[in-house]
Amino acid sequence: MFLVKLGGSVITLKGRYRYYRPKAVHEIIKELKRKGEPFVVVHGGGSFGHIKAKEYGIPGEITESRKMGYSVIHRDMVDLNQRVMNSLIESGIRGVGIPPSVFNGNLQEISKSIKEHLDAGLFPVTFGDVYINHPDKRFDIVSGDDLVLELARKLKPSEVYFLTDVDGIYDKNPKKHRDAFLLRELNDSATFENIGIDVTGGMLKKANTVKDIAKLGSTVYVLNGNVPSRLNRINSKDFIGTVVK
Ligand code: ATP
Ligand code: IP8
Repeated sequence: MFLVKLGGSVITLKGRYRYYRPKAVHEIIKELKRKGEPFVVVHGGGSFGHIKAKEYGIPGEITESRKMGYSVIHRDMVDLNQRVMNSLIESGIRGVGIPPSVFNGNLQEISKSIKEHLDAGLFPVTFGDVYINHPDKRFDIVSGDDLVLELARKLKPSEVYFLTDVDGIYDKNPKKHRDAFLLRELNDSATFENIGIDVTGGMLKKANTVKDIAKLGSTVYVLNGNVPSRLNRINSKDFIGTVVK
């Protein structure tokens, strides 16, 4: 089996609130299906999660105004999940959506449920979500990348794929620097733009998560979800992306 993170930058337009990209998702699913193995999908929030999270100041202490934010963000994330589910089911994949907020963001419980669904022959689909942190009286957010890390620990997949809207991890943000250089392998020299960063940490956090997953024994591929045919070229010498072992 393998794990795949569908980045919010691929499945949505991050700058346009609640803008889903059905064709991009459909093309990715076609390539995932071609692999002929069971898989678990984790998707990010993109413009269904991060815009309102920033607007309402979530994560943060529970306040009157944040209660509406929690409600809106969870509604939007479930909506995005339903759209991904529709794309999967229309492609003949037996997907089942698993919202982390139902487990109060408890990573062990989420991954236990995902394993049970996988063992039953289903294709679990979880996602970055808001959750209630009762002990600290806070509304918090579990990111899709954190979920992938926990699932890698529990399920020990041989391969993990992170799909974003750029070719992999660069030495600097390729959208801002024309001379950015694609790192075919990840080392510690990369720098990451922290401007306009997502509520869950952006590329710097992603790079650290990817390294942590590789330490658990999975090979991680960070690649462009807008060119999903690369998912089936990972062992060829013309593969384009970042590989982390
Ligand atoms: P989400 O958290 O919504 O699921 P995602 O997983 O698709 O999002 P982002 O956090 O949006 O990923 O990260 C991808 C973006 O990071 C790219 O669009 C790119 O502009 C930006 N970025 C910044 N620094 C770098 C870097 N060094 N290498 C690659 N991308 C970078
Ligand atoms: O996009 C965060 O998940 P991510 C989701 O994977 C929300 O970082 C609700 C902002």
